[in-house]
Amino acid sequence: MLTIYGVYRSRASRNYWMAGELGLDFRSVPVIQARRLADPSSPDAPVNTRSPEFLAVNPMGLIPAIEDDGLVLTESLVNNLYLARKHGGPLAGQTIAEEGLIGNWTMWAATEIEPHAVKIVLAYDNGIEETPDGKAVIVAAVTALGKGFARLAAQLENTPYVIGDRFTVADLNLAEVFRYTQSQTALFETYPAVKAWLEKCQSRPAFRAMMETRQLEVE
Ligand SMILES: N[C@@H](CCC(=O)N[C@@H](CS)C(=O)NCC(=O)O)C(=O)O
Repeated sequence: MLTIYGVYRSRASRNYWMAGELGLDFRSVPVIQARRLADPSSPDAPVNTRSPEFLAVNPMGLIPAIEDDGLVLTESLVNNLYLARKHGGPLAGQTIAEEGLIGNWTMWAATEIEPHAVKIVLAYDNGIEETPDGKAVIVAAVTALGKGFARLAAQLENTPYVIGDRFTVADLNLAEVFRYTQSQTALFETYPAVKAWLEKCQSRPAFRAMMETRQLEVE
């Protein structure tokens, strides 16, 4: 059985959403980020990203990790590519060209979008979004993201989903990275095609179910 290590309030959300889309049975091990704990090494601390039992799974001490039939994978977006490939169906690429496009958009999300998007999320997580430093970080991230929003918007003028007519793992991976920018409403007003696409992705039952479970977790 598939095991997903990581709380829902982390990049593990991507893998939980994916498992839901595929209708997979899975075991969830709610490893929490050490940075969210006052004393991660306390004997009372919950299993966290510095716990020896989790470091045995991912020595980098980062969530999520998945384990499937003895195979351990530790990159959230690749975990989803693997699950799509393994279980097939419309979420997966049907041709080598589609596989190429899915890989291209996923790597683009990881390298061109996520580094900026994460800065926005962390500014809010750290409660500095209204401070001068926090505002400067957010403005710089939003400025850096403009080109990526324009790129995705242009693509969505050609096809309803990123690689064509259907929702695939590429959309899921991108939607989870773009979710980190959703506090920046002006960006989405400038690129209504991106806004409409993200709403479409987030209206899927598996996304909603994932978010419902996520809301139940302590902040
Ligand atoms: N490239 C990795 C990054 C994973 C990552 O940075 N995870 C964060 C949580 S979203 C983490 O585990 N941080 C450890 C901590 O904050 O203690 C992936 O996409 O899976």
